[in-house]
Amino acid sequence: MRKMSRMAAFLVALALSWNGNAGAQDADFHVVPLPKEVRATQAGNFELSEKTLISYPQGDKTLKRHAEYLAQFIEEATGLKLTLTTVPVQRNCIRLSAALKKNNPEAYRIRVNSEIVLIDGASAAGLFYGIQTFRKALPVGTVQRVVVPGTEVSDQPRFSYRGAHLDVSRHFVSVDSVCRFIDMLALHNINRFHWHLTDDQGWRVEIKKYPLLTKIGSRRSETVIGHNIGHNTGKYDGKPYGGFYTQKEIRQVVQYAADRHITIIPEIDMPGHMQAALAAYPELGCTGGPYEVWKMWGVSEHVLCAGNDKTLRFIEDVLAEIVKLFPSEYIHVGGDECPKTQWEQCAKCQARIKAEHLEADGKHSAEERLQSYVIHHAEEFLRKQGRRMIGWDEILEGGLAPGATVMSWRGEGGGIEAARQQHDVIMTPNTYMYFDYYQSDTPQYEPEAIGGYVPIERVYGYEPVPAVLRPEERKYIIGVQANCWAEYLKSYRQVEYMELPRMAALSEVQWCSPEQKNYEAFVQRLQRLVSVYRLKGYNYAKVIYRVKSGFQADTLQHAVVATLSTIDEAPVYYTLDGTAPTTASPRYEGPLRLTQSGTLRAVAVRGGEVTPEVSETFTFSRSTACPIRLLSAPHGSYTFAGAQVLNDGRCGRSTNYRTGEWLGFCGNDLEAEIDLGSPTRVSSVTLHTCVEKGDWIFDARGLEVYGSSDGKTFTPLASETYAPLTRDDANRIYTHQLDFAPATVRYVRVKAVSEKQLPEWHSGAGHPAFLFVDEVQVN
Ligand code: TNX
Repeated sequence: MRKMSRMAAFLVALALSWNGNAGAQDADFHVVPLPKEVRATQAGNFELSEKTLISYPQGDKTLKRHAEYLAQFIEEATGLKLTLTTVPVQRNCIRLSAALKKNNPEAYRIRVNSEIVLIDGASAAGLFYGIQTFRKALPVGTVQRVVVPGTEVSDQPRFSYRGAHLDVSRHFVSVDSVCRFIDMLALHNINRFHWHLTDDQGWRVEIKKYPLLTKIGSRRSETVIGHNIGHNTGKYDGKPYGGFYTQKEIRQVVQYAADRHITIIPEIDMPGHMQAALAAYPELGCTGGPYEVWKMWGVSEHVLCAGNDKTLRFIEDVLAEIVKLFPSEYIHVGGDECPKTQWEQCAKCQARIKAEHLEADGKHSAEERLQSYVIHHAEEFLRKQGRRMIGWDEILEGGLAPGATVMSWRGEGGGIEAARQQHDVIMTPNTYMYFDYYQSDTPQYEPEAIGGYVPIERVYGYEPVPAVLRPEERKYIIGVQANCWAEYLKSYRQVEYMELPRMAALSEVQWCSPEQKNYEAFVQRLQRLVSVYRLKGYNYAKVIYRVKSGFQADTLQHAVVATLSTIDEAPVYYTLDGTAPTTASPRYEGPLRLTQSGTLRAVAVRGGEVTPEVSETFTFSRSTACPIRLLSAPHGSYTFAGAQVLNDGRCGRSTNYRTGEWLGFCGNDLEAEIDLGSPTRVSSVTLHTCVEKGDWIFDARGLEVYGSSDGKTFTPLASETYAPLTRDDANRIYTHQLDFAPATVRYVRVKAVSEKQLPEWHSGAGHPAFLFVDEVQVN
């Protein structure tokens, strides 16, 4: 060992950490989320062993519980069984207290010297986070002792609202699993659990006054198979599905969370997303039913009848029981995605609009104001009970209820508007914070998910306070939350998979100040947290361990330069001949210059474990890696690396249009010009589009090709038009190849005509469609 080179020692350390056998490692306070200050001191190292005592103040029940947590965490991680004491021991002791003088109750301090470890919180909550940090600092693996280096940690969170949401309506989660979820939140210093308890597909909370809500509303007869949004498979599984929590169970879970300093915010989603309740009480709907608990996903048109007084009583009655069950200051009343089609036809709703003078104004329709009327009613009821209301950003439509807090999910726009109106805001934009979206750009390796693309880097990079807000408006952004919708999460194990390790990134967004954040350093720190995931048997996604590939066109040499990397410098092996890479394949040493068609396949290897491979297929055409420029602008959200995406040799591989492989246009056409470098004989152009009808992404309506020898005067070479998509055309990648009489040109212009008007049968009828294009190949 003494003669080992530094590099070799580093690799051994890595292999050890990968295997979870960290016998020789010290504690390290650079945990996730990173504490505000971690300062090494000269006060000597502390040796943690079975002789170490954990002391807490005599007679303090709460701190005793915290001491027990700490003992349990230490035993889990290291195997060391520590004893508790109320004697204020001076040596070989971890002493807990909650007497730190700090304004922020969640602040804590840890001081380590050779004699003692002091963990002091500004409250029991602060102490709890100190304990979490101490626990995460420990190496995982059975040991005789752990060296805790002399350190001073001083920490407090950036945001007071640090949330995680879980939908238990679409798929039910048992009480045990909910508690496991809560433990996972505690590990990440999250202090709000937003429990989405009701939706079209199932009502999950017992309400004594309305027993049918659970008797009928918690069970659906069967569930749609696969994706039904935008394109219904029409297939159902034939299996009844259900589940709900009794009030007794709810109380137990609320207490379990409270013990871990987590407040549960229940959501009763209204007036839309109520079809399960309508199945139980059809008289609360505009048509009177009959309704069934919904068997598919999406946004149901069957919503509460806002003109019926019974509906308002129902809302009050349900909220009255909810308030009794949940001590949370905040109660969530949803308010999202409430179609107004039935209200427009409903005599009672129209009468209410008249009676309450909810006429359309320049900004809102009468029906939007009716929705606002219902939400105001709920807000007023909650306010009288001493509670505050949260709603999704749709509650801005029709005017915000006084005192309402807005959860901004459709991007940040709603949050910005609410902050400007001096309302509190919780940021949960779906483009960064939806953990039901895919976390890798290779969905073929992933369990089926709803779609989307939110990789961990993107979560980590999120800044919750929009720069466009004025300084005095920024304080209204009280926190940030990730949401986990469960349409495709059939088991709790899959919930864990979607949450981890993205929740680690979320925790730094919530806890750390922006100056502290650094993605590369985070990924290094994450490795010890992952050892806790393994210890707990959490089903975390391993995407971050795969080989990461990067590509750059070298337009001078018409080559594509590929780089391969991993987060921990694990050895990478690759092939270019189509065979599967193994440790016998060439080892990656530096950038690869690719000049011909083929497939680059690569794996990383750690402690004998091989990652799923990353593979990239290159198709070289005459235009690959040639200078290219766009004559029309892509949509701001889908510009990615710009024009070069179109001729980097790689075709978009899936209809996941957010990976950066596709360029998206809306309202205009794709127009690109390629310089082939010298006069070249060409006779065909191929181009690919990605179609995802439910997301308003349609195929091209035409393709036009022009050639030029000087880059100034272009003559048409060929063109073609395509029929509009029909309702039955599949979501997939479409390939359009246009052949023409050979011509010798240096410059080629390609125009792909977008769909300017979504057809009648589509929910966005009349609006322009998106056109997503990749890889323009000239041959
Ligand atoms: C939108 S976010 C919804 C949910 C879906 C989710 C799927 C929100 C307030 N409503 O009903 O489950 O998208 O990502």
